[in-house]
Amino acid sequence: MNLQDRIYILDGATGTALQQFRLTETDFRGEEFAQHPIPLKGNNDVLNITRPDVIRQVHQNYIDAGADIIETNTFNANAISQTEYGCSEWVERFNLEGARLAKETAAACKERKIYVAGSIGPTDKSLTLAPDPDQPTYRIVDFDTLANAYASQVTALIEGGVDLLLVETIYDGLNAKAALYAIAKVQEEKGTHLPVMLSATVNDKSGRTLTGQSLEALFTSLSHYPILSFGLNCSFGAKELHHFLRELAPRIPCYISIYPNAGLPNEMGEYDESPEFTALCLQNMAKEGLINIAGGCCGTTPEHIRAIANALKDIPPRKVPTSNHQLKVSGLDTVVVDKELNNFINIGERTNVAGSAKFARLIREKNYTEAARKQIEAGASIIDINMDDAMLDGTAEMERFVRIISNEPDIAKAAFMIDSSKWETILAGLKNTQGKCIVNSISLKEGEKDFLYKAKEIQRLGAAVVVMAFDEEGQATTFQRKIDICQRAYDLLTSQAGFTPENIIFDVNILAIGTGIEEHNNYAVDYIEAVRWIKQNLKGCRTSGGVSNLSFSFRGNNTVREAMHSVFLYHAIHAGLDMAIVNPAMLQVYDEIDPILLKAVEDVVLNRTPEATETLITLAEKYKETKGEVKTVQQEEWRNRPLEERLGHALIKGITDYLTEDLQEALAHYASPVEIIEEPLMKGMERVGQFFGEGKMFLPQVVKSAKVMKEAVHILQPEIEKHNAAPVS
Ligand code: THG
Repeated sequence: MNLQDRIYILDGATGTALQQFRLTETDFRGEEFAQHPIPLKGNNDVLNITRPDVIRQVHQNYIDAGADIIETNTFNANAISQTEYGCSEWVERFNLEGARLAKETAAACKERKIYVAGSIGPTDKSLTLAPDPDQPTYRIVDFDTLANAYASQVTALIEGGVDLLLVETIYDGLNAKAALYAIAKVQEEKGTHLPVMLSATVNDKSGRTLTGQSLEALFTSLSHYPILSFGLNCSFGAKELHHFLRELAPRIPCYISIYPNAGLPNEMGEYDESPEFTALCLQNMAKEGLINIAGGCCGTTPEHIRAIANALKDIPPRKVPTSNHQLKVSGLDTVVVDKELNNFINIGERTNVAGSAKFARLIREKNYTEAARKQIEAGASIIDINMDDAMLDGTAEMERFVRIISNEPDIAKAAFMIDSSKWETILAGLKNTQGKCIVNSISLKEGEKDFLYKAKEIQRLGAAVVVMAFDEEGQATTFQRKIDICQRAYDLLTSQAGFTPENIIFDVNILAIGTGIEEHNNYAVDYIEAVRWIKQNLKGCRTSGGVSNLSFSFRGNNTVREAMHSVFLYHAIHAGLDMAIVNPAMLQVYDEIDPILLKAVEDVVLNRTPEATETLITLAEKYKETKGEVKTVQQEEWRNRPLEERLGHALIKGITDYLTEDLQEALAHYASPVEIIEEPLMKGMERVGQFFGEGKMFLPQVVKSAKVMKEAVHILQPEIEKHNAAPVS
């Protein structure tokens, strides 16, 4: 198969093709199912046994029409879908025969090579959607049951001789992940390497799947498998799919397939789009260089395929873009972890029962959504979920939690970091999330065998992984031990577990400093230097850490803790830190830290003087004693500054309290309201942009600044209108 040479043609619908044979219940039953207790008409897969002649004819018609790839008649040949027909015991035969029929017909074609793709449908049982909104944790099937059903189907398809596997009509990323998991397992067992094609169906014009994922987010969920192609089928006719392909094409480093239906069925259940119309739509896409494989879905006939083959025959195929090796994770949307693009990613720490007394209480009270929602509103694009608590069934709570938040669109848009020291709990998180997760974490603590076993399973389940700098000897605290362990883990993961570097995230242990114990003094420096080393030597890997650990010895003193976190992040981000687990609602702007505190904190973080800790502890006491007072004094102080500075301060700190007052004053000083926007406000926003670029401000804070700006423009709007309406004097 050489997909770089030309556009390959896939066949059309099976169901539509079967209609012309006017089959009756008798055809479906044949001899084998004469006594079957349940009506079988409509269970097309049974025809592989009872009317092989008809199925052969369908394949032949599509080959004659110009198809290069034909699909086996096995879309519903899995134990889940066959249950309603009472045919679960038959799935092996359906797939074996389905594969053989297609192969025989393909092999009989002497003019050209015909490939057979084993068709694997989604089932109508979603792993992601709760069928009953009143029972948000209930699902009709679970991941393992579905994956087992797929494994049986895939095994039989491969034994029947298919050339490719085609997971199609994907409407739920988690169902598709179960299919890929099964395919990976079966292919490893059998030692086969059949190429895998994936095809999604979009639900409406928003271009999202039924379960709410954007196409890129879905691709991200499935990108761990070395797939041959990704694309769209079914949906609602060819025309509307054009702009989805246009968006997708530059972003996905594999071939693109498209085989739309002939429109949505009309009131008579017929499909209206003609062969010429479908072919023209696909031709327009192909001319833009968007297509590698094209064919038809529901409602298309051999005439459609003939027209498509003709329309595309002289058009070169899409050129596949090379991967830029970004780390992408996803919920309903994609989250890109790329320093050049977004500097730094916040992972919300407050969905951790061990890290938040409040979250622990909310979970005990079965209030599952509040904490996650708050983290995301505060600016987290990933949330760290941890249910490890002696008083909880962590594995059951993990499943419940991710199932519930998966059905809350404002939470499910974020990506999930599944955090547990229990392997079972990690699996529960991964097997219930449709997006691409990050596992937190694995390490060499229990040796290489355990490490590789877990890494391989995580890879099959499609997650990125945090590797902690631990080994058989324990936790790495020095620079040398940190980098030695990471080098060893890197080698194992890339050479033996199928990991690409961008999916490996090293966490070299952020440990508490300022504890008064001398051995702890260089912990932050060792961490930062190890991050720098990793970014330079373990090319393509990412780095992360739990920042709040750093300030444990200043618990109860949030002013000092926040300052420590900001100073630490400022230096770590410069060294190359990609992301960190933080409380996004509790980050300080580096440049706004009281200079005395800043110096004291920086001395501790960078271990600049032997008495640094002593000094900070003394200073911290002051902040603690006069905590309220210091804050109010600081807060009031900026109110005495000149107008421009006040507006700038409000923007940087995200304070709207004094906007009306200050803008009123500005109106008296500036020639026009527009000038207020263009001068002091834009200058303030430029500083925000600069701080962001320098790692002194983070996304949540920038979002707040943007809100202040918006509010200011809103306040000025009536003045602008007045100004514009005024006669020119
Ligand atoms: N690396 C990785 N994962 C991690 C950590 C890490 N997961 C857990 C932890 N460390 C990061 N998460 C937190 C969460 C909260 C706090 C610290 C780290 C925290 N909590 C307040 C406290 O203890 O003072 C809780 C106060 C409250 O209950 O409200 O500081 O390093 N890979």
